[in-house]
Amino acid sequence: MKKITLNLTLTLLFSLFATQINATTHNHGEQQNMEAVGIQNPWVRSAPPNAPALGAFMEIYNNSDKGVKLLSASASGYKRLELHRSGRKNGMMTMVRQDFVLIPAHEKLVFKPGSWHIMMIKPEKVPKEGSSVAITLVFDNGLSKTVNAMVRKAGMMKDYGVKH
Ligand SMILES: [Cu+2]
Repeated sequence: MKKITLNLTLTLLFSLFATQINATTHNHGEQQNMEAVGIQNPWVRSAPPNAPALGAFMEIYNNSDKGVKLLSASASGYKRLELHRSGRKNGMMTMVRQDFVLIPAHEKLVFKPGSWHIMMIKPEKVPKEGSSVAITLVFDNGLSKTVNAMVRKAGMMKDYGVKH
């Protein structure tokens, strides 16, 4: 009798694991990494060698039940990184520094040209296209994450969030 119960337990455990493995493999490329915060597609817009600043973009997913605030970003080789939001005011493009960026519970926030972005100010050396930049993000839930952002040209429609 005991043995049967044990077998049953093992079977249950195994199916649980199997389900989880499935979930992980099937969702790569999408958000469902079950960490509280997930970051996808980080990239830096390539710029001329004398550029005073570069824009960094990514998608941040909040998989938790509470809003999470991105508080700051840093990268070595830059004077500082700031959180910015671009928009239009009276027909002019404006860019406003943000104290934090809130990612609501179970939502994603897209950093993209013309919208939210991370401004990487005064690079010691502007990175070449094809190289990558390590950017560390600090959140208010105590989490900090470092991503490798690929340096590339903008211009892909999806960078601008254009929907047809
Ligand atoms: Cu900016």
